[in-house]
Amino acid sequence: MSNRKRRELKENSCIKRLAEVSIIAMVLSLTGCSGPLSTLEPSGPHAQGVAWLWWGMFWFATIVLIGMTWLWWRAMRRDGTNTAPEDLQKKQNSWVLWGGIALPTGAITLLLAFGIPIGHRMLPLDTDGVMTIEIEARQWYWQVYYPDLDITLIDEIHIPVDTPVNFQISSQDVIHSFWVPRLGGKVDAIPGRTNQLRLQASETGSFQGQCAEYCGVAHTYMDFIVHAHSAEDYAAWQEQATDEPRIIDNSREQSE
Ligand SMILES: [Cu+2]
Repeated sequence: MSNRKRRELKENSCIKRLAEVSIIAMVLSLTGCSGPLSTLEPSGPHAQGVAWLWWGMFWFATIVLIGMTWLWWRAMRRDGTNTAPEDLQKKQNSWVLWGGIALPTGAITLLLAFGIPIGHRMLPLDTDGVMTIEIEARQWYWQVYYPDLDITLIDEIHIPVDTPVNFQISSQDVIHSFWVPRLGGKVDAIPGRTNQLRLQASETGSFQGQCAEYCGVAHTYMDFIVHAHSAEDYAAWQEQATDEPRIIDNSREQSE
């Protein structure tokens, strides 16, 4: 068997193995695309924007990866170059210009052109008549306060569906991060500072939230739940909650 034939056989077996590993990796990755903490299963307009941006980045990166792999494959199979020495510098410059400058500049411009408006929609720039909930993070729970109702809850938020809600987020100890993946982006809870986030649910149901910034030994358990109610159910919850004010349970803080 000639050396060339042997090399081709070896290459084909490598490609087959690579394809098998890629398929297994892809299937394993796809299992993480759904679930209570998946940004790819949006349930609100702001989360939908984040999901679209994610898919746009995913397909763009896939096209770039395929293109680069194809170029690499072509380069590896070439036995030599037919480029005249005087054209070599010109060719190298064009690779740097297109691959090193134009491609990353185009990618970043596209990302900012779509990403900045999506991020802006999650900022409560116009607060007139919009419901506000104050969130205070503590090691390791979330204190939820409704200023209009004078109700305090722990790790539990109730909102009406199809209604924008402004969250004012702060922390009493270390930096935490407030995140409800199916309703929108995440925002840091920073001591001595109040950050703003607007979220909206487009369907009723319960949505899981999680602290997304490592904040100490019990960080993993710093989760919470957002219940999105229909208008009637929300009014009923409001009435019940104001009739039976909750008592803040600090036992978790003391026991940790
Ligand atoms: Cu945390």
